[in-house]
Amino acid sequence: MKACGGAYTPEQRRKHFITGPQWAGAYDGSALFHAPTRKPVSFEKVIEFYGKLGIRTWATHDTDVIPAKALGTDRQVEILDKIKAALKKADVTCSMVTTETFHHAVFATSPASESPEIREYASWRLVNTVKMGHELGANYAVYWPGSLGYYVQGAVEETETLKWYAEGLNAACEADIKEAKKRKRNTLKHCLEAKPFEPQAEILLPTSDAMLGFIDSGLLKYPEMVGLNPEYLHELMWGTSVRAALARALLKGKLFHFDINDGYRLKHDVDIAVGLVNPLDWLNVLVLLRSHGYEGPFNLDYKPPRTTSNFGVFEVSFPTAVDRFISLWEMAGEVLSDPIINEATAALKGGGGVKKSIDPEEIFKANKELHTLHELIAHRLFQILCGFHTGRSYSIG
Ligand code: GLO
Ligand code: MG
Ligand code: MG
Repeated sequence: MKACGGAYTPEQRRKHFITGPQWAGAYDGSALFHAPTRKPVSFEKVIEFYGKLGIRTWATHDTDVIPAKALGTDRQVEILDKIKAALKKADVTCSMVTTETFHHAVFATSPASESPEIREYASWRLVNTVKMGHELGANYAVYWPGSLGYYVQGAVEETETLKWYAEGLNAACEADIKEAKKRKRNTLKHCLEAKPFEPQAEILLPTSDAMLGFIDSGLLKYPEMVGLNPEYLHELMWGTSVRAALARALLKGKLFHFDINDGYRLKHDVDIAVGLVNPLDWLNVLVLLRSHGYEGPFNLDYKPPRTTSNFGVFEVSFPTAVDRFISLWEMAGEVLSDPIINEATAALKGGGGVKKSIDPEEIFKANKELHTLHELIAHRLFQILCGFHTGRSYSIG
């Protein structure tokens, strides 16, 4: 770690609203074509480790910590007590809870299945998670409706399925309102997370934009309680500019939560750690978020590579991911106060100085030199990313 440089102290890391998911710390390396490469890790270990590292908040799926059969039973109460004790000991808080509605066989036809008993069970799971969230002190609930879609067409009627999906969310919001009142807490922020491909062949809400449309569809009883948890890679996967997708969410006031990771366009969900593939794009994303006052949660929804050991997950993978994020965040601050970028941006906004004209040729000519600044700004961002603006230099001599 020392050789890697850029290591922050736990105190410095704690200043950021970075959340550590249970499932990322405990990921054993398994996937469809991959056997596990690491041993299981308990929530006690994950929480303790996040605390030591300076990740001050923790997030979990219901079934990451409670076996499906124990949900809603006394065993759930016992496990939640153990989690509360582990959080307290590590000086970590629970920021977010999420319901697993994609992995268990019961959700093969999605949580909004045509089968009423599956839908009823799914609603009960969402409500149970909301209660878990209040019990653990969380402020966010995330929903990745992974299996909301199909493999073969015809059996599933999309409008009906989406209405049923909305009913589940309505039940969760209703339960939240009651629970929050009972406990004298604020209601949770309910955040929808889109992914364009997998685990279904066709996905009914594949993008954050589709979800914004769904929130406004009139199907939700409490649309003001529902926003987005975009994931960097999920947006990149379908080919959009992630920054533009986030900008659209910001304009709607719906950027509630953000899953941070990295990967490649038009590929599967590789969940590489933040900034390892597209650092310049990441810098730009953080410039947008910083300039709009978004300060988190930034949820480390990535998968430590299968080639990393159990020791490496905690000693290399998490510390480097967190520190890379903080470095990029600080660089984004530098971009916002950079005199060259500010001067160039102000010049662009000033325009070419033509007095009211309806001659496009004249307007074009007046702005032509000015627009060279687009490329200059892009180059300056690269310099900031690489530290050239602070004197770092290379020479072939
Ligand atoms: C999978 C998703 C998943 C969600 C999690 C939170 O591709 O990214 O990790 O973020 O289930 O609800
Ligand atoms: Mg995610
Ligand atoms: Mg992902």
